[in-house]
Amino acid sequence: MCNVRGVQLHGLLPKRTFRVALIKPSHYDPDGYVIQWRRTTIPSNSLASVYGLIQECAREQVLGPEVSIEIEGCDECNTIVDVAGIAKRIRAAGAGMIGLIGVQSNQFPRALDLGRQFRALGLPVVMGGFHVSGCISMLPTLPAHLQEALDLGIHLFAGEAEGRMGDVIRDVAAGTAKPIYNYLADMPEMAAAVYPILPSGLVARVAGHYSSFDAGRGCPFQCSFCTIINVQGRKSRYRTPDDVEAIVRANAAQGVTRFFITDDNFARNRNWEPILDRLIDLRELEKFNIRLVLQVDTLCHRIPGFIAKAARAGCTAVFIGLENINPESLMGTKKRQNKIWEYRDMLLAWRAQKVMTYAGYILGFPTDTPESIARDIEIIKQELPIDILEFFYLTPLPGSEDHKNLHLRGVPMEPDMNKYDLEHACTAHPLMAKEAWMQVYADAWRRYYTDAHVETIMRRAIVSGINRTKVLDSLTVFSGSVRIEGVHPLQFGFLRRKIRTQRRYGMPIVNPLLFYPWRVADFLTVAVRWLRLIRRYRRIMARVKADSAAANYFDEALRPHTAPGETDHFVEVFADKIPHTHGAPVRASAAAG
Ligand code: B12
Ligand code: SF4
Repeated sequence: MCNVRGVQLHGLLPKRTFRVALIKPSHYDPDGYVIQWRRTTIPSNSLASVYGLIQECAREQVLGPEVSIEIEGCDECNTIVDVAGIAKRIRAAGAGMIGLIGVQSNQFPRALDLGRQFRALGLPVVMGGFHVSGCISMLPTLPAHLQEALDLGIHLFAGEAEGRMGDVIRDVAAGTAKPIYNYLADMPEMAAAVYPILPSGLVARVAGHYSSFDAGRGCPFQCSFCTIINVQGRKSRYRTPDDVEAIVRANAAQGVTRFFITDDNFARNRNWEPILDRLIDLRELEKFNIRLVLQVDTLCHRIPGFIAKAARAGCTAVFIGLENINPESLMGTKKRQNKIWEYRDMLLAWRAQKVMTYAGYILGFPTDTPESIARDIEIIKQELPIDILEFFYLTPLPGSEDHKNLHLRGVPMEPDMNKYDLEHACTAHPLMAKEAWMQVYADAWRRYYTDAHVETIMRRAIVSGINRTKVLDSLTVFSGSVRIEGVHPLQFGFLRRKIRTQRRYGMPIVNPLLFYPWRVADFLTVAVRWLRLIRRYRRIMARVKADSAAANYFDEALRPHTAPGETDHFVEVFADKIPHTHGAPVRASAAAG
């Protein structure tokens, strides 16, 4: 059941109602069931953004003073979409529309299935998000699956909706909506733009009651696997500190003070300092219990004061786009800004502020082999003080330069969009057969999350003063998610749901007599495996805590560089692949010669 909220204006009883149902679709597991949970771990910022925009349309009476706009919204990852119920409420209102929100490529097949059902019930459907925007931005012609959506009568929205939502709603209400809205050439300014907000009922479906907002969009870098620069642009745009304060206050008013700031790179937000200063004031002077999760790049430690201020503003965890430790791979995808010889300094700088680090690691760069990946993961374990490492397949995501190039060259790519979730091999690798690559992905999780390394991470956490419960919980989720639930931790939630009747279009609905016994066995197997993992990790933590030597723990990864130009062992391993620019260290051997 989606959360329902009406916006009544000025105490007047409107004569008519237009009801907008916003759905952030999930995607399908290999059995064709929607991946959804009782509680998710990460909020949907796309949903919050569009929710805020529709609220503004309601406040501004974009359909005239006699029409009230009602909104309901749900993230399908934590809510079962009741198609018939939503349709009934829109009909009872007299008019309305369905918004399929923030649809990523992997969510497109599910979004299309939902759209198909709503269209069959005669309701207007508008779909937006990175898949539509990415395809329209980069491909010379509309792909067949987007044409299929148009043929079903689904309206497509490309670009950002700030300042445009009123037009869309007016067109839909008048029955004159266009097949495609394309605003890609005209990015809205973010200063004073309407901000993301979700009602507390929706936030409560996220474990830890985290909400989200973006303080900026766009990125100046040029990574070839990235879609962001081709959708949100390479010119960075920022919210003002006043707007960020308003977002925090609006959320705090409904009891929400934890935020995932979804900027792909908050360190490159030109307003990072006044924003953090404002949050520090809210925390320290007004005692707001703010907690932040940020995404940053690997050079953020060079920005004077950035890490210290982030910690004072309430940052307890950061996602870092490490991507790889092999400079050849990084250069091959134009990720020139990642300087591997600075990784350890950067990670230690976050540790010094007791902030937990999550690093993304991409598998399948052109020069990767099973052996090189195995070697690199062992190097990371020994030499880099990362808490949580998460793995992804290098994927030609629609909207990226990689995807465009493969498409134009006619290179075969996975036709099923459901698999563009960074958990599948979507095109051929030059050195690894598909099976070998899949094995590498499965092995990577096993290699990093060994019991011995989990213990090392716990020892490092204790000696660095990082919240040990948070580390233990994250280790459990990241270690178990792929191996037990078969989903990436970024899609993980608590208590998986599989709804018999919500199966992928074209797959048979299983007889209840077969489905429910299978589901019970499936549920119990997963539950037992989780319980075992939780007990094992708790025992490791208890052992570490009881060890009197834990307070003095030290290893190579925790050793700060002391002399200028001093490098890690692994930097020496890759020395001949590092371009001699931007302060790259001189090879010890070369220097000696
Ligand atoms: C935060 C985030 C997440 C969060 C939350 C998801 C969310 N969408 O909020 C989490 C961690 C869960 C996540 C997970 C994943 N993510 Co993510 N994520 C992001 C990130 C960094 C920000 C999303 C965001 O808030 N953007 C700002 C919003 C406002 O933009 P928007 O969604 O495009 O919405 C605007 C317009 O599109 C439009 N619009 C959108 N919907 C609608 C609907 C209507 C009716 C209208 C009129 C307009 C409209 O208006 C909005 C406001 O302007 C983006 C990168 C980025 N910069 O956007 C990647 C991104 C969206 N993620 C991506 C991927 C691949 C994933 C994962 C598959 C990866 C993985 N294995 O972990 C998973 C999928 C799991 C899942 N169930 O969602 C890709 C998608 C690329 C693609 N072609 O599909 C992106 C673009 C990053 C990248 N690598 O390129 N992600
Ligand atoms: S991957 Fe990250 S750093 Fe690279 S262009 Fe995209 S947003 Fe920027």
